[in-house]
Amino acid sequence: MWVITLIVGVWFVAAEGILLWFTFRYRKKDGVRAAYVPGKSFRQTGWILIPCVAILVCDLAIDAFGERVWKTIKEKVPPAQLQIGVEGRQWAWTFTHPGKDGILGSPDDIVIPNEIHVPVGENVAFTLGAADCLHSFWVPELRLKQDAVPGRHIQGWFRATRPGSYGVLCAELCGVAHGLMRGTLYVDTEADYERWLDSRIAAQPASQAAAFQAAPTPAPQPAPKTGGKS
Ligand SMILES: [Cu+2]
Repeated sequence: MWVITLIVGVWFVAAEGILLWFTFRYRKKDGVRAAYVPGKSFRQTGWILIPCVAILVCDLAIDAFGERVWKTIKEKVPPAQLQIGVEGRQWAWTFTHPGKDGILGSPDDIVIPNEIHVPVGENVAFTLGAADCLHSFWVPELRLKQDAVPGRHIQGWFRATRPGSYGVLCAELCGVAHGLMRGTLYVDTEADYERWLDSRIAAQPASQAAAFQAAPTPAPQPAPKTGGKS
């Protein structure tokens, strides 16, 4: 994080400094008329064209160097120990955990708003959906961010390596209470996860299983491709 802050910070201070210096250096003065620059020579247009090309080259280089990482992280879902369902709606996250059978989309599923539990160090695959409009499933500490698109079930995965609790945010402006759309990801030890699962199963009203059987939620469809860049 400090490396990024340093790289961005240096350029920020330099750019703001140059802007301020130009503002004072070329401010309005009595008796001095502003020059009209028609941009007919390359010497003039080069001030715009050269930076544009430089930025484009940097962008393409970042894309090229990042391609392998993108493919590894985004386009392949490795074998996962846990499969969960994530759904965004105005303005909350709904997380579906498989119950003791470990199968998502079965009657013992546990559906909780704004709270997600995963065991530490294990691959967790998720199926992401949106009930109403665009949302974006974002866990900043995990560098995890994926848009949720109505009508699509997007596959993704993550592996949390340190126990603790982390904020789950929405990174897509989705309405007036967008900023309040927050959840918590609890990364538990294996024992803590099992304990939490047992406590949830014990707390689960018997009516939920019956309701599930009356109106089963569709099981997540394995999508051939994961989501696009966002
Ligand atoms: Cu939002």
